[in-house]
Amino acid sequence: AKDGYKLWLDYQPIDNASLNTEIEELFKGVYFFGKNPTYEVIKKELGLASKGFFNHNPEFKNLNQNAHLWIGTRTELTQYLGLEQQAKIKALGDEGYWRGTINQGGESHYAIVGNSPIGTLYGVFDFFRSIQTGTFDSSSEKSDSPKIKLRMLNHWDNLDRTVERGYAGFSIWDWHKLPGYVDPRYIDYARANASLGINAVSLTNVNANAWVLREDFIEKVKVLADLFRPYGIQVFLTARFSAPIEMGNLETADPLDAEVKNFWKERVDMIYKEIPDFGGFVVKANSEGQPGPHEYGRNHAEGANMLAEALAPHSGIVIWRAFVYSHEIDEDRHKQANLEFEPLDGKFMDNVIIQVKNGAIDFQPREPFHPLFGAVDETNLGMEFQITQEYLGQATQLVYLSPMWEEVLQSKTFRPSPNSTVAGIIDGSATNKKLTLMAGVSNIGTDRNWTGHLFGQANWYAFGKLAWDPYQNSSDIANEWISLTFGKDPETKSKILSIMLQSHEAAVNYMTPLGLHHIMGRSHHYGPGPWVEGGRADWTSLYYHRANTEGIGFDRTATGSNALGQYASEIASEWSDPNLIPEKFLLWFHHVPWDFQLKSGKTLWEGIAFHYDQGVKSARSFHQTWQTLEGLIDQERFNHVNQLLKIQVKEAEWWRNACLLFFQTFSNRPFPDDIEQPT
Ligand code: GCW
Repeated sequence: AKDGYKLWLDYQPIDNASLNTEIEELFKGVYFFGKNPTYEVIKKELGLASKGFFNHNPEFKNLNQNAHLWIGTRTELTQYLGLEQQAKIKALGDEGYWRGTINQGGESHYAIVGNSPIGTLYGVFDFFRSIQTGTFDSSSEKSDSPKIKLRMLNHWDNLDRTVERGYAGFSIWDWHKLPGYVDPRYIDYARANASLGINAVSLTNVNANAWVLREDFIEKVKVLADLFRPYGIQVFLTARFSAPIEMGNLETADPLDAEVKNFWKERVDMIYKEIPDFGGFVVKANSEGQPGPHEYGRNHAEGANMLAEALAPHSGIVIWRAFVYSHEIDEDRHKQANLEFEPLDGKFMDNVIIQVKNGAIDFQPREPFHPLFGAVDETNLGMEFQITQEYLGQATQLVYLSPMWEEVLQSKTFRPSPNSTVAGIIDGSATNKKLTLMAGVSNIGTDRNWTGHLFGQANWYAFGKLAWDPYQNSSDIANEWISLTFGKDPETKSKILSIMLQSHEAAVNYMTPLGLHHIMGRSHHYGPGPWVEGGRADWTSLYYHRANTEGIGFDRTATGSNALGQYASEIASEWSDPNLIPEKFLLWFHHVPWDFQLKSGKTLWEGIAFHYDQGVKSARSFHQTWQTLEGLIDQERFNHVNQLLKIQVKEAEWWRNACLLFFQTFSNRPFPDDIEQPT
């Protein structure tokens, strides 16, 4: 079946005859320079790849018996590597690898060499990828290493297997059957992640249940940690701040209380007894009603450091989220994280990372980068992207998210230095930080194809690639994913690529163009809801778009909430001017009259109408393009995507009609006649 279960690891026969012969030779003489659990994993993967490529098993040989494919670490291969080459490989760091040809005694061998077995594993996956994409070339060498230390998936999976903001079925973690029953999916999950270099996973929802810290649950977690270890994946859990009360029979969770500290120390010690390389905790505190240190008059640093102290002796870390959206705050929500975290710069322990969402509101279709990037320089900052499409069409829409992430990563922060970018802060190059992190909120579930929408796989893939190297470009990543997923036919590839690369801008157009945001249906966040009113000011969409008869948009300049003041002065001054700010952020920061003139010469009202109309047209063009692929790809996946694209067109129309008709009640202007009239 072509249901997509195998993801990008679907090893299909090689269509190039000479490449096929060359690579088959390699698979017929594999030699491992050492023994360890990761090499066992590589052996299994070689088996799957060989079966797929050649329909036979690989052959494992001795060194002197025609071994053509050499696999090992730099130290294991020392005698075959020149000094210079050793130094070069060593410089690639723990998880880096080199692959290329080694000539030895008149014979040549293809070697895949890591600095550690995990690095070697990454090299092997990259070798397979080069075969799948038809780019393998034994005469050129390739080396690579990750730029970010922790490349992590955050599951928002509950212990009852529901998934918060999950659109691909239930949680793949079957807590009920663990530890006794090991679902084979766990291994496929580990393979998929390791193939991208993802090396950490937090298993549970940040809206945390304290139970996962119980001994019986830790036994279950241990099974997953043991399975993932040879794949280089470290396990983290979410910690509920009030656990000392809920499970420790204490009356307080005050981080400065001796008994509370002791509770966490004992819990942590217990976990490390079972899982010696446990990663640590991910914590959502004092946000959306979650418990935290503020209840006791303590700040985020006091809360985080208390956990960090318990973890430090085991080299564990605390990932403390900056998404602090509190129900009481009356300031512009945009400003809250900086207000709470900037004053604490320098107060967090070294084993704490503050994990910051890409934007200050909440995973909107497009957000300017979060002003915390660049605002602190003595604090480890990590990126949190959302792979699951909470606000981006959930599992019915094809939206390739990489261009959105790329836009954020490439953004200039002007701090700490004039050339700094978000990517430079995330990879530590701008800040000299070693403990670096990119996390992605997972879109994985029990659906046969893992992600609900087949193209959700591309977002998982792209996240892994950008976490490895945040400077990669979305088009290269998409091209690679398409080859791995649909093969190498140029027509198929270019059509799918064009859909993918336009898809994010299209969604922004039909959902929230020109900087509009948070106008989706209340709480489920699916579909339009610009009219939504709620229990509090910021639960209403009107709070975010502020449409009235004069105009539309949220004034965040100095005349309004001045959230702009939280950015570097270079940005604040340019973006304060409605004529200078990039138009894509116009209504995010400005309340603008309906007749304001856009760069296109259109009035704002005409421009808004034009963007919604464009969005619908793009969605229709995706569906049309897809239909020309019938017969070029298998019927099963063709139908799957075809049906979903039909839904996407309807949803785009729904968004356009709902938003334009609603906003028209304020603008009191006719729709331009060069657009399809909303009904
Ligand atoms: O995006 C919002 C979601 C919540 C989520 C929260 C968060 C886990 O609507 O479902 O809770 O963000 O990131 O903590």
